[in-house]
Amino acid sequence: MPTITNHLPTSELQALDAAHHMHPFTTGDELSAKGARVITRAKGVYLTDSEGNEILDGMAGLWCVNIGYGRQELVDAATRQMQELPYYNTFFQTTHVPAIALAQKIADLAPEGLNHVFFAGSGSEANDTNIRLVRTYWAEMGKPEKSIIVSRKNAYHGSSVGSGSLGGMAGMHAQGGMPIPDILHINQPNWWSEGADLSPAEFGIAVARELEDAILHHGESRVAAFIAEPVQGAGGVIVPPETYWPEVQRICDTYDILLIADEVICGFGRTGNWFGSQTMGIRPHIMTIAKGLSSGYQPIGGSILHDDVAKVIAATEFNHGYTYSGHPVAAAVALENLRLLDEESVVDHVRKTAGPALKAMMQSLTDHPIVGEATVVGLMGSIALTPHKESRAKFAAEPGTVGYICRERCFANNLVMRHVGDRMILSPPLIITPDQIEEIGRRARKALDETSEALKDQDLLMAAS
Ligand code: PXG
Repeated sequence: MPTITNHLPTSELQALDAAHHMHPFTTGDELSAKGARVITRAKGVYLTDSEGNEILDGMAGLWCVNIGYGRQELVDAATRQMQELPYYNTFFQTTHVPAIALAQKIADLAPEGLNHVFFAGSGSEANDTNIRLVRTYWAEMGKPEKSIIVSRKNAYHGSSVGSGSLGGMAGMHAQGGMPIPDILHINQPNWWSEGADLSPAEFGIAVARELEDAILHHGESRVAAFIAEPVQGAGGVIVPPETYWPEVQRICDTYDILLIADEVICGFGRTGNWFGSQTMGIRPHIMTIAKGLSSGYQPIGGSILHDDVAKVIAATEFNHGYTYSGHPVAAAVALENLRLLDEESVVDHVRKTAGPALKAMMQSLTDHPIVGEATVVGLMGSIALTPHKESRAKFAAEPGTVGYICRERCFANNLVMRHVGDRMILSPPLIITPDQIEEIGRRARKALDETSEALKDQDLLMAAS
């Protein structure tokens, strides 16, 4: 049994945090005034904070703790590897056993033809790798001008300058000189918010054809690749209409465009298959991986390349890599994590048991007065908050105002359920049980009731005109 962590009182920890620790994607002054919640321990799907509250983690950390918290096997794998070989690189014609074994395991799990892994320390790094990979590929093919990468508005591909440029987050592009040249963003397949009067099927085709329009506008000879998450995660769990991906696949095939599937969230079981590409029926040339690869126990990411791309890259020196590419401890932990996911049939559990339970629970929330649609694939799902379901209306407030209120009510009810704008999202550890999903449902409904009350009190229960 774990011992109780001995630490300073919460207020002192918060003061030290405010004094010295800068948080990602946070207004520091606001957080300092409020004090960050200090998480001290975790087990299974539950977190414990410094005040002893038990919180149900409906987000698996940041979409990553697929195997759940507290697995001793992963601790042991790290210990063994640190004792044997804590670090060595793979740059100058050396390699090591964990990198070899992990690359082989990933190639085994990945769809046919995706057999070659370039390791990174995170999803951001892996997508930076991908920018250089696809441009190098086309240069080696004698088409150096084929360098434009098409992405989507509201996509998330990371936070480095390269991956943040691939992403389509307006708030990120507004700071620090992004996007870098030759990255384009087309619209996302978000029918609820942007589909207007089109049916979902019509809208799916229409937004897919924006890719074709971009290719025709710039010329096939200029467009290198299209990158997308099979299901957008950080953008709000946007599940594309069924017509979307087949049309995108057709367009990539027709115009000889490399397809990069960013599987950082969708990979390793999240959608009920090993990869979201399988759930969505697409054939990528490159997949970005991170997060669930190690269930977040160690920082590791990578790019999986199809044979056709890898053989072109292999013929030249690819001048790229990170000190921690294929880090032995991270690789050993990831390998053990994949062994557990595999041997414990966790992906089947998502597809057959937990995914359907999450879908039923989230759909049941749509009878709540402020909940519009629920969209769920495997163990990622979201509900849209709205003042008027039939017209899919937005609130007459700054987008995200209502989502934030609801998120605060969830947190107060010991449930981590995030908001993206006015959508509430869930992505729990994959080992979650149907009973625990019902527990999420009870806490979420209570939070929604409290949100409705708060909206009435603050005169916010109105549709934007
Ligand atoms: N691709 C996708 C699809 C992601 O979701 C990254 C790349 C970048 O990975 P790293 O390991 O560099 O963070 C991500 C990360 C959120 C949130 O608010 C989502 C992510 C990261 C931080 C916050 O939902 N996704």
